[in-house]
Amino acid sequence: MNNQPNNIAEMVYNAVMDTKVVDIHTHLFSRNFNQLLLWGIDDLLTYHYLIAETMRWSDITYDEFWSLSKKDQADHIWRVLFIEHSPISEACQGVLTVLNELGLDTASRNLNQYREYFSSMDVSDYIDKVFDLAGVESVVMTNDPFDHVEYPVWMDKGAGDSRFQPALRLDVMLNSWENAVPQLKQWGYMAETDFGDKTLSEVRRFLKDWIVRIRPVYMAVSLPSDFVFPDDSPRSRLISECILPLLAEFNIPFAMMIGVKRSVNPQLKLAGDSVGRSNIKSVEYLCANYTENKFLVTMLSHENQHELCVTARKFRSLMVFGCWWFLNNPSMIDEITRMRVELLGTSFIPQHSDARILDQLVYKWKHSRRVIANVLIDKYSDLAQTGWQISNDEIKRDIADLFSGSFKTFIGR
Ligand code: FIX
Ligand code: ZN
Repeated sequence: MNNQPNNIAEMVYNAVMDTKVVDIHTHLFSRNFNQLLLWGIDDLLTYHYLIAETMRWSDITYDEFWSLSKKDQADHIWRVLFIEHSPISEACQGVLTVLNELGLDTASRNLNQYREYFSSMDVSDYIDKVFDLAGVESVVMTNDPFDHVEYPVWMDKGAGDSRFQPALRLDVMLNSWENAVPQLKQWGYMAETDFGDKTLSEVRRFLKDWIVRIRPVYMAVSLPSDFVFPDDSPRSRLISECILPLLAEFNIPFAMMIGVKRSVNPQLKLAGDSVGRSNIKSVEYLCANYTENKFLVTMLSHENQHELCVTARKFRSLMVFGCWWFLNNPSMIDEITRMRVELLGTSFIPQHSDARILDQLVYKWKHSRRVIANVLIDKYSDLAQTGWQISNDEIKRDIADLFSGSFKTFIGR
């Protein structure tokens, strides 16, 4: 074993760069989902992160912006964020990392040339290329049974590509029960807005049908920053009386993404959601009282990160994952990952991409890997200072746990 600091840095760096990732939360779809699979330069440029940044500079009205075609929106965003100002934000740099990794000339600033590249691409070849460049083994989708485009695909041929794994997302049911009820009725599940035993058993039947139909790796919900459990809301009753018992029976984790404030600026549409601090007590309560269940949890606010980590030390049924959304920036990933390693060793999932556009896998993982590698180099170097001898295989084992192994073990597959 060569425990010299330079050698450790090289071993850790190589392992982080070479280890394939299971990306446990994305908004990507396989080819079977047709228009839901987004890729290419115009989709990259019209990502909602960039729309929010553009509108800070732009003087066009929200209505004018939304009335533009996707190509015209992309032209506008390119001009405002990349030509009239320097593209140094994380989301802007992400677009350039993608182009650069694809071998395109970012110095040319020639948007139409980039468009030509993508229009000559076959989508199947492109999916292979992106997974390869990003070093991603598989991604977990966000599958909403209430989505009218997704629904018929599940009723027919399903995802059809094992690199795209299903996750059953229940936001409609848990965050707007009044909207879920008429749809459930239309599908033949006899649910009513006021809860009775019949409604609860019909919701359980609905969920069971979907578990069997799509075989999700987890069930998921994004929760508002003021999420409280238990309370007297439909959400609490659905979680405690339908979701958790069923998930325990099927040995499937419940993923909670906590801390969103939806539509703070509705004019920005998807870009108008924000963040708020949440109360960790609800997570503690769930872990302490539902001991047959497993919880995957990420929280959105910076302020919640430390207490979430401490809670994971108390409950092995709690798996902390990712630096979500406004935390998916190098400075935040650095700080949060350092703290997690210090408190949890390697028993957490450091990152997910949340990619909405296929190509984003390339930049989100390249940027995250860079930061995670630096954190781990520091930690293994500190370890070496104690005289502990570490082998290359042990480093690779640990990084495989972080990037895929812990998740696979946690979901039991
Ligand atoms: O609720 C979620 O899964 C969020 O990640 C998204 O809805 C959000 O819009 C997003 O894209 C964040 O990265
Ligand atoms: Zn997401």
